[in-house]
Amino acid sequence: MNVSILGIPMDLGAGRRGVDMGASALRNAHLAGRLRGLGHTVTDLGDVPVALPETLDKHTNAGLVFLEPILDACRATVERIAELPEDAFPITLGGDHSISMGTVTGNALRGGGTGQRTGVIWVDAHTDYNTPQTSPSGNIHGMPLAHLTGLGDPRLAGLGGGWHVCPQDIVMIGIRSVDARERELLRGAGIKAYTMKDVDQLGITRVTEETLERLSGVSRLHVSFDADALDPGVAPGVGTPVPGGLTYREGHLLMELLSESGRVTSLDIVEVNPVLDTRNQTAELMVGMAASLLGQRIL
Ligand code: HAR
Ligand code: MN
Ligand code: MN
Ligand code: MN
Repeated sequence: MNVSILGIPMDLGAGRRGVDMGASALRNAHLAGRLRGLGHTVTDLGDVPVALPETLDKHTNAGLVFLEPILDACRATVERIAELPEDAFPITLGGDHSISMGTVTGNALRGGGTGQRTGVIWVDAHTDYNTPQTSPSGNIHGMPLAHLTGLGDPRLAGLGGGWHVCPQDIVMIGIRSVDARERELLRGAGIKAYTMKDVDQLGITRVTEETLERLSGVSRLHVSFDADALDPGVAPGVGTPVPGGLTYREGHLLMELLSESGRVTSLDIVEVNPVLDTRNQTAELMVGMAASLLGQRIL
């Protein structure tokens, strides 16, 4: 495959500093080399420009912290991704999860037109379905999925000319932290969410099979992998750790089964925070996840 790596070194959407260094940490953990070793052609496109918080006023714009610079970075991301060929496999490196408003939209616009129907597999401890009205923090990394479906702030929801993902085309996996008003908003939204309870009861194999079955009519599949979906015991380098996450093997098996399906067309790796990590182990773990999604096998 032709893999294109794009970094979005942004921590403006998160409540803590340091996740802007995630893209660098993933490169340092030999992402490109691992994928080349699997036979892929890998091009690193470098980074999208992102404002430094130290240069900005932290004024909150109606419940949206750092709205304007996040919009700028997401717009630049949409442009860079949308111009890639349809058969490319983009891997976008965060950065906090607010980058996904740009990455998912850019991937939908790839190949021209007003946006292709795109399935989104959201692997995360959190549902990231807050709007500015429901968010307890104002941090935009808790809001990308709501905006991708067209809810919330019209400027964020209008990225890429207003393409939106259909709620029925979203599957969340690994969920164990939902805010009270976010939960109300999710009820009846039509989004499928596999909580950690579901993963425990059904097993990750059945969860993955059901996910692929549910998205069987969709030709493009984007995986948005938040490192905090994994248990903090194996992925300590994240800003909002939640106990009881996916094990090392559950994460890999999910990626291996998605890889076997041959249907995934793009990937985000987000929320890796080297400042909070131990010897870059979370970045190394996530590079392994990417390798499993792109064809690495045990035998
Ligand atoms: N739900 C909380 C909020 O909106 C925290 C969620 C953000 N944390 C993440 N995203 N890492 O997955 O503030
Ligand atoms: Mn997230
Ligand atoms: Mn999360
Ligand atoms: Mn819109």
